[in-house]
Amino acid sequence: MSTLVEINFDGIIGPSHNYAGLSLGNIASSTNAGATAYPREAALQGIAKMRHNLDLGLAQGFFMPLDRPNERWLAALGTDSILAPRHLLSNAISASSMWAANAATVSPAPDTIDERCHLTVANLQTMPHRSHEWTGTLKQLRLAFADPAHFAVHAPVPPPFGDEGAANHMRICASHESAGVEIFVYGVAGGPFPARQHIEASRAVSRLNETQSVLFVQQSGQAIAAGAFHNDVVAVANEHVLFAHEQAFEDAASFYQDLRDRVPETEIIVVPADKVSLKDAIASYLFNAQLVTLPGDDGMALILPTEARDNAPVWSYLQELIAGNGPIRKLLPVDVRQSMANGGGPACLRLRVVADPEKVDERFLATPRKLDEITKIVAEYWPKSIDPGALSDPELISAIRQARSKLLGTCRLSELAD
Ligand code: SUG
Repeated sequence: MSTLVEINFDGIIGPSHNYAGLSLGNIASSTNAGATAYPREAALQGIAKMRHNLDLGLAQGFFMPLDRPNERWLAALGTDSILAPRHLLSNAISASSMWAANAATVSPAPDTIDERCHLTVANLQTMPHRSHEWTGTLKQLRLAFADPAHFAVHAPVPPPFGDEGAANHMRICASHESAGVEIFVYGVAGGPFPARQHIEASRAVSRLNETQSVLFVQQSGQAIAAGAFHNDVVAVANEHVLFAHEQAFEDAASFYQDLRDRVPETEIIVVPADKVSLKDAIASYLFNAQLVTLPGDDGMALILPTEARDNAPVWSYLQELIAGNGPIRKLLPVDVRQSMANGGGPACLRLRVVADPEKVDERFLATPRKLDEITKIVAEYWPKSIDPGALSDPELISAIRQARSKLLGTCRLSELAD
């Protein structure tokens, strides 16, 4: 019997969570720039989502927040967290590694030539605040997936080719443990907002990950211009199902044909623009749901942000979808509003890894008890609120550092301290 399962690793929302308006092209980030953030509440919302997944019988893991502010990055820029001008400090202190879908691109063992699970860390080079995540992420992934018989963790693709990891990658397969086709979605520059995923990066990642069956697909310029800065804002796949907005891809018809040719079991659910506009899809993060296979015979569920329930056209479309008796049978809204206000929905917060949980460092795997322990640390040490105007307050910076260090201690991961 196969031991491979899909494990969702969520980025624990770090103690420096704030709204600095750093991501051009990400409507929520721009709209909420300068608002007061609530890191404790944010992290508790993230933990509640993980608990909800565990309760559904799904395998769940987590990653530690990175060390922020990143003094090494500031030192390389000739400054530090005390002297740095405000814009540099906000880029150095962002808790953006919470969005684990951008940590790496994962090609599970059934898809790769050497039958190991490959992870290529994303360089995230388009956005300054995200461009320095990779060092901490690489260290963490090399620890979590350390067994070389089962995993290969690659350093990022070099600049200038931007790579944003799993947010622009999907996999269609008959079931998680069978070989599938890997879909790399890239953008083309020229619109009002940056196209963060470069096709050369996608090609490089597919080579590094030793993938066997690959499709390179262009994201529609219209979607990027409407605020879909990552493909996972307009499409999501799980096993043989692709759930996508009508305007997600530049040439959807030939992409869908290729997909059906490669994986005959493929089911494609296209959401028409006349039922859900791109604007509503992006505002509600309908497609940033986690599309998961429930244990037993329960079919698939969409773990959606509550914003999708609160959007009338989206919710009415979803009612129709469920009534149609297709592969998606359940709608499960979760409250991740603090992350959503920076453009990060349920699917942004997680990195999917199809692997045998026994082969993963157990310190990164969630159990109800561990989540209780993490909750205690968050409740005691995470700042209650952060005003972006107060990021340079030395007391706040030391509270942020202390909070992370307590969490690392509790999770026996102090070796990730710096
Ligand atoms: O890269 N927001 C993140 C959101 C990432 C969402 N991830 C996926 N779609 N997979 C980003 O734009 C905002 C930070 C700020 O403005 O303070 C931010 O980085």
